[in-house]
Amino acid sequence: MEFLKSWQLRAEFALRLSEMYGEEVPAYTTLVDVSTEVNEDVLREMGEAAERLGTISRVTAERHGAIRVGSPEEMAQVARVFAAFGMHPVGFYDLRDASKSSVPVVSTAFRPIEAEELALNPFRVFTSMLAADDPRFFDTDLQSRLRDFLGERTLFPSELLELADRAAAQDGLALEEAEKLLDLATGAFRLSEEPVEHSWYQELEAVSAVAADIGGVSTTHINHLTPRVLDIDELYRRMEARGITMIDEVQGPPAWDGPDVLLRQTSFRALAEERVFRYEDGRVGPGELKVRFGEVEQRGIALTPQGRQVYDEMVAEVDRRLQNRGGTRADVAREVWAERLPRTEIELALSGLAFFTYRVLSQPRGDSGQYGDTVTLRELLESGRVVADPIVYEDFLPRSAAGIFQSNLSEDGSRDDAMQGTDYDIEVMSSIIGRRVVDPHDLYRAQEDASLTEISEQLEVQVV
Ligand code: OOG
Ligand code: NI
Repeated sequence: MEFLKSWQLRAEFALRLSEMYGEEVPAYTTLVDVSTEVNEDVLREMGEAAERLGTISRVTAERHGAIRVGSPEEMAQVARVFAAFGMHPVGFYDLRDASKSSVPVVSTAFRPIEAEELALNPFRVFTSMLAADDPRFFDTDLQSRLRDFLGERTLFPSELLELADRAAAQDGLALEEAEKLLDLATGAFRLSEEPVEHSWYQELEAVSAVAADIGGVSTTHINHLTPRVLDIDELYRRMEARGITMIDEVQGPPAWDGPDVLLRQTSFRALAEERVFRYEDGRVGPGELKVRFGEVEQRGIALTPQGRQVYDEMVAEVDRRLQNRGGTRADVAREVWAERLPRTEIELALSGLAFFTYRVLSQPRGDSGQYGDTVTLRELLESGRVVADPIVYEDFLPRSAAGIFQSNLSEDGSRDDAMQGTDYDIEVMSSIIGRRVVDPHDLYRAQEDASLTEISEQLEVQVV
């Protein structure tokens, strides 16, 4: 009997969501086509160097999705669904703080956590939960009606949850059950044709368009599916040349002549989609909503917490210079980056600002013991005995995420900052989900440390 392992389920899940989303949002297919073209061109121009941060087959298949749920119960359920696909909660993002306007959600990302699993298929889903109890956004009356509305809906049928638990326990499923799981899981994220209650949606929209998208309808849906591209500036130009309006900027690090780090993202603006409404007079008829958009991203090297701090300082410095003397964000950012970040991978590695794995390039016979007791990583890298391979950033950036949310909102919404917001953090999120939300830095660090131990053993020397 054929058995699908969880990575195979994950690859198939990503594929099915992609097909479904392509049918729902045809501009997504254009985005994927243009991304593929850009990737092929970069590969042609740069050769092997194009694959420095992932093989072309991984990058071409790579997607992240974004979904939004309404309550802790729904968050716990969606975690069970993703566990079936070998996707586990990593990182905590509080988008309430990352933005000035109204994005009342806290988020995590479900993704594979082992290097081999990521290499097999890196599908990840940025998953946001409405902070429906945050009094800055929802007054007591609205909170209680929101709770009732959310309590009555079922996003994930029990058959799906049971199959998902079985898949997680067995690290896969037999073919027939796998088919069922994939059907149900994909279907759970399909855009619903159920009528949307117009007045309820509008009431929530006045607080936050994101709250309306989550709590104003009886189902959930993919908000976007994001392909990965090797040159996001080129992608941006080609999309505009096709007449597709993009948001104003590429979010995240600037294009510069040093190593790519973290994550650069951009998107085309949310498109009007036809949805069915039930209006105040009882009439059911068509209307329009603009919530789903098309995002694309370029991934770079993961930064250490120290590197991340430098990144945050650079972002603040760019804001400051822009305010003081204007200019374009991209130009100012390039200037700040050139001042603060090393321009080569080796220097980036040695500065402790970014994560790498290390490997011995060649081990001449009878060569052990040549280093005495200790040797520096610098010496090993500069002599070419050891090479540093970048660890790709597999996660997200709160400010970019807020920027992506925001540039697709037509209204600012409302928020009462005189009220005290509810406390959410990675611990609270862990207890909501019922399993530990991992800190992404721990994962990168463990990978780097394992490689350092390995070269120490191979060269029989302590690396300092
Ligand atoms: C999620 C927005 C964040 C990203 O890539 O940073 C995000 C959403 O719109 O639901 O997907
Ligand atoms: Ni996204």
